[in-house]
Amino acid sequence: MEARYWIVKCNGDSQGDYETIVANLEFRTSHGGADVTTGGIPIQSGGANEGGGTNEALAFDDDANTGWQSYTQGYIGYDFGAGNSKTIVEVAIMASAANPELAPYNFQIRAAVDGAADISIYSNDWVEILYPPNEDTWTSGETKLYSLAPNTGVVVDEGAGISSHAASA
Ligand SMILES: [Ca+2]
Repeated sequence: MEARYWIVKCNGDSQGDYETIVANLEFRTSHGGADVTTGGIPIQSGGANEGGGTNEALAFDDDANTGWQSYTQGYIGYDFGAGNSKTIVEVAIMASAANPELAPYNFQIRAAVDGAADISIYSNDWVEILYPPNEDTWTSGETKLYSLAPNTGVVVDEGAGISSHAASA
């Protein structure tokens, strides 16, 4: 799916609460290829409980010692900009060096098209790309890769609840 906005929506960590740290996040248009997060802006779900509300760039600085941190259900992602949509086929998520136990445990990779009216966290404009099984084992600074291809772009209906944990890839 070609989309302007790509996010990792974090629904909790392995400690049983929402606190989550993503040290680094990469979006790739080929498997094993380069990170294509240039020319746009990092985005996060925002909200009063987010870790300062301004730390989204820390997930894109290639430093395992810094990261986006959220204390509630939230997302970290990238807005590639108007007219610059990408077909992402691989996502790399890096756990924090100091707190790998706070890496994403239950999370979803989602996308929204250029022109999406609403990119707030519970918007129905998000398309579910991948909902992997819970990721309960992360080591310090570990990077895990998630393949999105082929993806089926199952449409999200958050209002009715999340109906499937099945990976679409
Ligand atoms: Ca970082």
